[in-house]
Amino acid sequence: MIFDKRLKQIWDKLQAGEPLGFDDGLYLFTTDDLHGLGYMADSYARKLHGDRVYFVVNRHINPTNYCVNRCAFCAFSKTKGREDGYEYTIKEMLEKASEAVAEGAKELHIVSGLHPEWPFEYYLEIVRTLKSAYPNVHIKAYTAVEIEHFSRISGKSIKEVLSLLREAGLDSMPGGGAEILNDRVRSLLCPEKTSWQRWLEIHRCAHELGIKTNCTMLYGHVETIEERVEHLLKLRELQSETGGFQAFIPLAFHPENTKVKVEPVTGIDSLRTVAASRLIFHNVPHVKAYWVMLGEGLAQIALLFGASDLEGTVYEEKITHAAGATSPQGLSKERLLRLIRAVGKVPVERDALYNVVRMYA
Ligand code: V47
Repeated sequence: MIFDKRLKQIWDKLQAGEPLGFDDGLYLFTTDDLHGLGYMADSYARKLHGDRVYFVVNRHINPTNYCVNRCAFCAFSKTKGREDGYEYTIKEMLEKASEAVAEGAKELHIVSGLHPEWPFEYYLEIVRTLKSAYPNVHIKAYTAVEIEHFSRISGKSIKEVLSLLREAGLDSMPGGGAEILNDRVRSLLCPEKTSWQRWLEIHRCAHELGIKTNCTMLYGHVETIEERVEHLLKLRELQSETGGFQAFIPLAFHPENTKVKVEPVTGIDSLRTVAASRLIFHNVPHVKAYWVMLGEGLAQIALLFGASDLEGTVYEEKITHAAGATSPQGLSKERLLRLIRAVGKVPVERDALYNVVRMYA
């Protein structure tokens, strides 16, 4: 049931196939009718995917936490020479991949710090070695921020960098590094980072080369609700041009050990964000509930607020845990099945491109 009249008008607009505008988006973030909002987002997700919730057996690998950028919201990165960090060898990464493959992983999710000394060739070699060892495992690697860094250190264009990575075995790209696509927010949080225009340009280039990507929004720090909606609309506009985004992942900011002194995001804010994004993104197939950041319980409720994907088995999550996440480092496939079934939905194991691996009753 939708009690809020204005929310009902927004629902009618969506039912008539009209995309939501900026003011509609703002309203989704402010209505008191949270149940109505959840009902709308769940109905929308059901229209797209029935009662299916997708998950992937995967593994996250972060090659190093040394990074030349000092983003205020990041507790993961370290400055080489001044702080203790780590650098995996390719052999160590192969061992991690081999464990993951033994556990049935279909995807390796590889995101790295911007190492001050590693050349582009090293990042290429990581992909090449993992792909030749495990040709059937999908490699989702390197955010737009890393791609820009590779372009800078190698003197190659974005298109050349992406083409070389693809030749080496890169299959798709994760959606990190978007934060909030806005100059004000970026100047406060991450002035050295890829501009928002460039972030979009790199994803556009990847899509034009046939490389699927994801997109994200880091919320709950210094951004306003208006800036969140603006961010979602910028992503939606690119999607309407290219169709290259597979999923949107809202990322709940974790403040511990960071320079951004705010209270952690509330559960209600996260549910609103999942639901609002599901309704604004009429053209992005999936909204993911990222249990690492939401916690298992809230991630389950997000599956009733428009999320149609529960990312993933993960194993060895470092970025959010450096910032105080209390969720486990990974979840077994059996646990994901249990979480999904408990909300009355049907778990579907997928590969990285959303092909069905197995449908569970
Ligand atoms: O790029 C950094 C964010 C991202 C913090 O594409 C933080 O399938 C919260 O992008 N608190 C990495 N968030 C995670 C990410 C991701 C995760 C799962 C799936 C996919 C996908 C992508 O996490 C970073 C940054 O935006 N982040 N620090 C923090 N303190």
